[in-house]
Amino acid sequence: MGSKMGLIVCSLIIMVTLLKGATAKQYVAGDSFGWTIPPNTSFYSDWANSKTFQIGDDILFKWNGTWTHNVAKVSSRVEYESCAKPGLVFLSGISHVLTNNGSYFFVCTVDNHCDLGMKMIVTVGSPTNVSAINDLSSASSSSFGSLVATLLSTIIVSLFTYV
Ligand SMILES: *[C@@H]1O[C@H](CO)[C@@H](O)[C@H](O)[C@H]1NC(C)=O
Ligand SMILES: *[C@@H]1O[C@H](CO)[C@@H](O)[C@H](O)[C@H]1NC(C)=O
Ligand SMILES: *[C@@H]1O[C@H](CO)[C@@H](O)[C@H](O)[C@H]1NC(C)=O
Ligand SMILES: [Cu+2]
Repeated sequence: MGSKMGLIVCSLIIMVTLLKGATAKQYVAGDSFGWTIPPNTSFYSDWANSKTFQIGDDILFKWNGTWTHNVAKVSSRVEYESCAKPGLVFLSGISHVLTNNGSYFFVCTVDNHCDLGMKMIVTVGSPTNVSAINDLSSASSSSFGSLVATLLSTIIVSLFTYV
């Protein structure tokens, strides 16, 4: 029983390591400012433009208060522009792994926060040029993969916490 559990934990760690890659970096959205209503609507695009993201990197979204904000992935630039509100949202402290080249569109779906600039485009594999970005199908088709990676990371963190 114990060794079986150990085997499962090992496989999970290997899978996450492979997904994250050897040189994966973690970025905290907005750095010390965090993920909240920004001072202006270019705040998060300025932040993302200042980074070079690579496959395997992940972005950690953090804020104070459980339901003050959330983070959700929308699947296209059109949904991003119109501040769509998908049903699946994540709470503070969850990191989102960038598993493919392409663009990821993150929004907060609470009230009108997205309209106030609480949204961000993250582009992997090419310089972030917000005016040139089209939604790449790879980014949206990878959202399930990154969800799985996020869940695995969460499971492992939980295991380490309880061991
Ligand atoms: C947006 O706010 C940030 C942080 O206060 C500031 O550095 C930046 O210059 C502002 N940008 C614009 C366009 O006002
Ligand atoms: C992702 O983009 C980078 C830079 O354009 C490229 O070197 C790399 O091969 C791409 N990876 C995949 C899996 O498409
Ligand atoms: C960004 O994309 C736009 C539209 O395609 C283009 O006109 C502009 O030159 C690009 N900027 C950079 C820095 O590549
Ligand atoms: Cu919000």
